[in-house]
Amino acid sequence: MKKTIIGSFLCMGLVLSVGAQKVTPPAPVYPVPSARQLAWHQLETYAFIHFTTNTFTDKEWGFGDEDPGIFNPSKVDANQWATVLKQTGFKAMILTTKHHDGFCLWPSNYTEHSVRNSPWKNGKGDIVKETSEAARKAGLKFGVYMSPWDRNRADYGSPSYISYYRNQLKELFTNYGPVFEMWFDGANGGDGYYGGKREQRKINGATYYDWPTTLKLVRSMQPDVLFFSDAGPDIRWVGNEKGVAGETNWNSITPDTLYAGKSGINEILNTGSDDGTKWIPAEVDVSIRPGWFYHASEDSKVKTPEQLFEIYLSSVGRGSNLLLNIPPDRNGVFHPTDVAALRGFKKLLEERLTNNLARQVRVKASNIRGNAAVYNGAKIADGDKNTYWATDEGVTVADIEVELPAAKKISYVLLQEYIALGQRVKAFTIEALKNGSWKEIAGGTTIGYKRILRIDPVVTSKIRVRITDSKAAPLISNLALY
Ligand code: FUL
Repeated sequence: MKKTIIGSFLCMGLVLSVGAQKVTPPAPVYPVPSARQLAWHQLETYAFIHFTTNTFTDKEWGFGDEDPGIFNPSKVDANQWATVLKQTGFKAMILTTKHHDGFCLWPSNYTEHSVRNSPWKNGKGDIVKETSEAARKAGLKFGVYMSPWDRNRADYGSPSYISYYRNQLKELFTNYGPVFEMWFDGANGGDGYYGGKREQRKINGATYYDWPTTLKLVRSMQPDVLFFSDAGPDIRWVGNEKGVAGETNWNSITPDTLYAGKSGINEILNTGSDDGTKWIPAEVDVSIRPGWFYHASEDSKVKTPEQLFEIYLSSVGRGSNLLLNIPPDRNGVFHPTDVAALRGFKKLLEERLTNNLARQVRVKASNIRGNAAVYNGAKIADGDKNTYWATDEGVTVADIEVELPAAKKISYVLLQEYIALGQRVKAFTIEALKNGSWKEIAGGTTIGYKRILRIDPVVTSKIRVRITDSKAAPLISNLALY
């Protein structure tokens, strides 16, 4: 029996229809995210913590000859980091357990170059432990960064270093509870201390580390960990450290065709590829200060709440996750200026992107998949990320219109695709009804997990989203207006 629908006008989520019909669910558009990638998309904002001997030498890249004795923060307080982050909306923190200088923030059994030989807590301290415990206590996920390039190790460049690196991963992945993300840094400047040789060392990044074996090892210890590196396999770099994802941002790339030094690689990482073979979404890493580590000389250069909000729009607002670095100072706490900036940022998010005006709306869609209630337009306003408006197979151009109970001033439009079945939308426009006619107020290419568009504020009671190009039937799970 064919289901009939009275127009396609839906009142407050109620479908005005009679009858019932089984409708074929949309087929996936490949690639699609894994379950752990899907969960990762929902984190949206989390923090990087860059802390090591550099904090005390005022450097960004330690040479590897630093005396562990200089690491002596007076009052390390990982609970302060975690509490501030939790209060300001962050979902996780990723700690630099070992930066390029090779100094380990945990008392590794495989080197003397660690906190064990620092005066801090008489060599009995463990920053990794304190951070992972503080994260868990605050309800944040915990992630690790451990630099593959190690300027301290005499054996860097030879096979024994790879065993050393893997042994340290075993320590990190068995002693500190669940790790949600492992951050593999591709940076390698060549020169270093290297056990006193003080020379240049070149490795072939494509072969030296034998990543497949290392990743397998880590996954065997923690199957749910996500691997970040320039080109994945789970999360890719966004191609810059400015906080900016591509306005067009596909979650897919073809990693086999990407290699360090390839011309245009950063641009590809920035926008992804619509024909990419693997789901490898971009993570936007950027520091709240000019440098990654704390330098007193940068106390006056901490990004303002407005700058952080702009970065939020150009990262989370373009379907990426934001990894914002906040470096503890020489005491081992977040500097008051950074804390104030984070609190101001949170306040802006609350003021600008919290009060969704599209809750009690009437929704009208130009096409509804099989005219079925399960795919109707109201799904974009039901607050449920697992439901979505879908069109019939082959219908890749369609409109959806929302009517607010009264005219409101709108400054931001937020859209989300149901990405579990693949990213689809290639182009869309947004229109507002003004004096009886529709006016285009914004437009874009990709939507992905989340797209936030700032518009010139408009007072209206009707907004229309026009999907003008899509790989397949668009699946839109959310429309919010602020
Ligand atoms: C880069 C490193 O060289 C920087 O020091 C910092 O750790 C950044 C997040 O990644 O590649």
